[in-house]
Amino acid sequence: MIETETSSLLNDSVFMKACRCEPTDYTPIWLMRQAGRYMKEYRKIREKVPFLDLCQNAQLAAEVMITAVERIGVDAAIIFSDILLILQPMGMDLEYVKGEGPILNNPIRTADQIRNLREVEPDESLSFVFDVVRETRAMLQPNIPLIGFAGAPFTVASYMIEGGSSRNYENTKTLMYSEPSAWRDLMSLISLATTKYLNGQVKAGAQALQLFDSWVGCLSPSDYREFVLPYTKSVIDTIVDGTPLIHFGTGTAMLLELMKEAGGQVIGLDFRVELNQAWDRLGQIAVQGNLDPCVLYADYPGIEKRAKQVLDQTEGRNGHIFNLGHGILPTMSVDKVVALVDYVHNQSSKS
Ligand code: 1CP
Repeated sequence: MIETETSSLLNDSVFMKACRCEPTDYTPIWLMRQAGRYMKEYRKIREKVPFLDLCQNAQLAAEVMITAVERIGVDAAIIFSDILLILQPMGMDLEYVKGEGPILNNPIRTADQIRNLREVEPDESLSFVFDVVRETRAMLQPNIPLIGFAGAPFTVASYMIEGGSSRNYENTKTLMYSEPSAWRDLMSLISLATTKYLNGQVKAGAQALQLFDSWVGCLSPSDYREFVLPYTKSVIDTIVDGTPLIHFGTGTAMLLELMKEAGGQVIGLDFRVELNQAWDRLGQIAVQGNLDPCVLYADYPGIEKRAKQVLDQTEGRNGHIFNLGHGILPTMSVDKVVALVDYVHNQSSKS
């Protein structure tokens, strides 16, 4: 339980105010993948510690995130973890292969395989993530909110079915279209686990949550409504009251209204939409985004120009959290990331 003084510092932070669409003295900013391979401190730790071990070492995971937060000066931290950790307790064989990313060695393709998956009790099998939350919260500056997260049901299902990342999601869509009742069973199983997992992170000390539906943009609006929305909504509807949730996806230009309907206090925008147009469509709700991460490859004036465009597109509305439209890439420069954070703070400052 967080002491009252700390809890009001957190509650009054620019990030939490923006989640509630309240006015802020400047625009809060944090960046997806702010702790990772673009930082030499991270690469040094990873030379010695495999990724999954790092996720299970609360002290080290907290240190990795806090080092990043302090180095780049962002207004929120996210726990150092991964959306796929929830798959191991279901019975999936998860591996991170150097240079290739995550691999599931036993992909799920049939109704029988789905029946054999185990229900997840996060208090038992994922308690190490709650330890990461507790440790990060304890080590973090008392005015910096901590974001917990999970993958949204569709994105998690796509990894389970494809066995890793995918271009066309052919196996996922085959199951969805040809065995709708098996699809529903799988999505229900993931949704239940995700709800418990996110609420467990709040209980352990997270102030806000982000649900990553990173790959849902491969679906049409009607398929989203039929095969995804009810499950994502069931997760968001059962989050502990008063905890803001950022609902993020990429390639979602055609899905934004439906994502809002599924829920979340903040909608995460990728870089393929104009922020002002997306916000006009969404109406009264906070938004997060949406600078193209590759702008960080530009020179400094180019970065500032494009960051200003994003700030200008808010058109003075309350409830903007600055972020990239997707994560920082491993080849990006830490100095440019720091310059972006400083620029957003200075440019948006009202005092
Ligand atoms: O050291 C390494 O090489 C591991 C790289 C790495 C890192 C640093 C992976 C493997 N995951 C993470 C941490 C991570 N993953 C965080 C916390 C760190 C931070 O944000 O600063 C978060 C929030 C995630 C979430 C995540 N994992 C997502 C959603 C965000 C997104 O990028 O859309 C997804 C899709 C994953 C799967 C995953 N895990 C790792 C990789 C390389 C991937 C993506 C693979 C793919 O393209 O399918």
